[in-house]
Amino acid sequence: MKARVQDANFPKTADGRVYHLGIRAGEVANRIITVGSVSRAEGIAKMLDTSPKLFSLYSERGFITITGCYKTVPVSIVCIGMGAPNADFFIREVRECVRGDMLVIRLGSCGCLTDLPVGSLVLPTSSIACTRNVDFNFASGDPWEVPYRLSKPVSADPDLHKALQDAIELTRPPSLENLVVSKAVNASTDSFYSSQGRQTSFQDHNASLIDHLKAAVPGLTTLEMETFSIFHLAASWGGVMQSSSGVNPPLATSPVVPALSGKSSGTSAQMEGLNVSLDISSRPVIKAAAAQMVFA
Ligand code: R1P
Repeated sequence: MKARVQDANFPKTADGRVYHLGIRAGEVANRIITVGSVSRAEGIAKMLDTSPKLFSLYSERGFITITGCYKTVPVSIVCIGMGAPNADFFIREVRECVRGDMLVIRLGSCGCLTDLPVGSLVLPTSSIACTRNVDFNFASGDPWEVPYRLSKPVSADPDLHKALQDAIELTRPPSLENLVVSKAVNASTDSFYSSQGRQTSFQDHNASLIDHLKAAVPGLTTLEMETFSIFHLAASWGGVMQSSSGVNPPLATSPVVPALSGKSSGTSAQMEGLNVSLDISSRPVIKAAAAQMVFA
């Protein structure tokens, strides 16, 4: 892989591909479902229209992008693996490849801190971050520091959250009756182990962490590892005004999935491939929401 030396801030391969997802403009849609596991990505991809042919790219860093249409609307499924760093690569590198609004729904699994049964679906309205405080002396204890830090909450995009809630309401199978929770707080942790309160061979000083979390965060329901980063980056991107000389690279002139061109659902992202002039009158946004299936 050769980086374009002219842009050290956002290195790309010589043919314009972002470094870790491996995609370039025209290969990812503005509507994205992100998941953590390969089988989930491939399972969802089976629901896409059979035409046009799906674009799929398995990057050497382990990310998978599958782009096609669902009922003629362009959508991408991006498998990002686990954790905040991967969520960061995902949001930033996809943002670099699309123009216009970017809609992201994470479909994930989660642990549950309430009495919801396994199989319940939770749509968090907000997420906090719970992170291991590396300044705490884990080897011998520390009277001066707390072992875990909790952030302020960041919200899901309210419109996308509502749209997701409505869509699930309309389509959910009878087995999910009464098991959908759409007002809940999520906590994203930086470890599956220490900051989720698991007791292992490490001295994690986390025996009371779950009780502390429940007491400190009203409405806390789910634990997982990516939602906070996705919500936070979406909320803080800021809707940079884009232009042909703006923050994003020139788009590919012929999208890999031809149907993306005409069906960009109101965004200007893939239209530039058809030489449709870019609407720079409104600020693009990143909207994010999540649905999490309770697995434990
Ligand atoms: C840990 O086993 C993984 O499962 C959860 C956590 O967020 C973490 O990524 O989500 P996914 O099943 O969606 O990956």
